[in-house]
Amino acid sequence: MSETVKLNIIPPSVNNMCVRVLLRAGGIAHEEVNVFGKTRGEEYASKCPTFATPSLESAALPGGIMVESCAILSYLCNAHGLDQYYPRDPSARAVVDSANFHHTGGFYPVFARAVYPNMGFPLYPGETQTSEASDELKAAARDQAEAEVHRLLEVIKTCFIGKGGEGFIGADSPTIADMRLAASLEFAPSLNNPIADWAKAYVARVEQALGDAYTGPASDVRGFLEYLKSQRAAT
Ligand SMILES: N[C@@H](CCC(=O)N[C@@H](CS)C(=O)NCC(=O)O)C(=O)O
Repeated sequence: MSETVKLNIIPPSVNNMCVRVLLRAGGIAHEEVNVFGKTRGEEYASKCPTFATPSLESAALPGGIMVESCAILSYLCNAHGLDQYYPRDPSARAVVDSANFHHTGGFYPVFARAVYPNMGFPLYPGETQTSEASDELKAAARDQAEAEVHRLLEVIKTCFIGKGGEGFIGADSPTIADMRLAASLEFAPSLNNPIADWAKAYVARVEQALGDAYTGPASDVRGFLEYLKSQRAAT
């Protein structure tokens, strides 16, 4: 496939980062469009009613556009034959899919409940943080979420990461499930307590294996965290 795909992004977003990493690692011709502040505007919402980024635009897609980072990761590997990042062997692929479905439906919502309040990011309708609950209740809800993040990381290590947590997910080199998990963990400095040493080593291992393809998009996330830190220091 030789078409240049378009990825609509918000640069400091870890949901976006994982796809940006794959585009670079896989050498996929692409254009990135920064839609920060525009996702609920008429132009973006008319083509992407979920308001969400990342969204991938390609003439090859039904409707021309798709959302959900993990689905985009799988699609790009399928469309560009990137089997090294999304193994074709059904058993190996099952591990990658299982990890990414768990990430989307299990880990990330809890992770967001733990880090978003500390970063000043909005949460979802119906959450404690968006309710009329007291500051004490909101703090307790965040703390509960953080405790669950640390527990789930141990589950992820046991269930998904090869070599007892010293390898990668579903292969001997990073897959799209590693891109997804490592990208999310870029927000870990916004937890109250540090993640386990093995998890820090895991992120470093993924970055080392992927090189600039990882470090480039990660720099946008890290730069944003530095900006938040400087804002806090100034108040
Ligand atoms: N589960 C989705 C989450 C997407 C998401 O929450 N995107 C946020 C940025 S992190 C967004 O674009 N928000 C813009 C808005 O809500 O207007 C994924 O993994 O792609």
